[in-house]
Amino acid sequence: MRISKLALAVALAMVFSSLAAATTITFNLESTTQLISTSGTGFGNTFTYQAGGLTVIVSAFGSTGPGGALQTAQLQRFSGGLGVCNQSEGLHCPTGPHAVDNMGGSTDFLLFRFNLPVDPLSIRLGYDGGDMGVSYWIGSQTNPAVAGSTPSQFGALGFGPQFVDLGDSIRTFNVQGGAGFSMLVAARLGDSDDAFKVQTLTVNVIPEPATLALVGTALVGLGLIRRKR
Ligand SMILES: [Ca+2]
Ligand SMILES: [Ca+2]
Repeated sequence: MRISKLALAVALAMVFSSLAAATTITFNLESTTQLISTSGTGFGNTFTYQAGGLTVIVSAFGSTGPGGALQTAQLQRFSGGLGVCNQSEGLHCPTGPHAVDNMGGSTDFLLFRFNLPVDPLSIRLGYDGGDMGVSYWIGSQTNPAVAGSTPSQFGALGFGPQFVDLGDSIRTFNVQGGAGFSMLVAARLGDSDDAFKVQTLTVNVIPEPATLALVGTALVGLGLIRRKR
């Protein structure tokens, strides 16, 4: 009896530690392998990817509204990754410019929304658009209303500080900041010569508190039973 309880406790502890260790998932955004659905085809369309129980809905925006407010844009998928055609670039959407760029007076954004809390680890840019500066923000909301907002209002939508990664080459860079349910990735804010596509996004799935609490309660329960004997 004691051995089986011990075995159970060890098993639960292993489950606990594997949950606590978090699962690393890489979304290959240029491929259709993890693409489970799409919604719409014009401005405001979405792509949904799924891998290992984690789902991410991707949508596109451009700072084409009044005062630079974000408006829906067209999300496009290429061999180099995801790009954006915004409402200023709209006439040319069938042929370009397809990159996530900040040229021509407007800045493109990709919004990633996850069904579980994640800690974004790294991003690979798969298309060389010359200068490739990136601005990004990690947010606490599952569905932040970025349309109609300017970057100065991102904080009110649950986004943390802006981080910037500079470079002029195809590369994988480490994502700073903490965990969240959403992430915005843009061509470098305030600049005008950056263009890239987002090829992969790697995240750690944060263990759900409810699951951890359940396992924790089970472990405590075992402890109580042992004390009684
Ligand atoms: Ca663009
Ligand atoms: Ca730049």
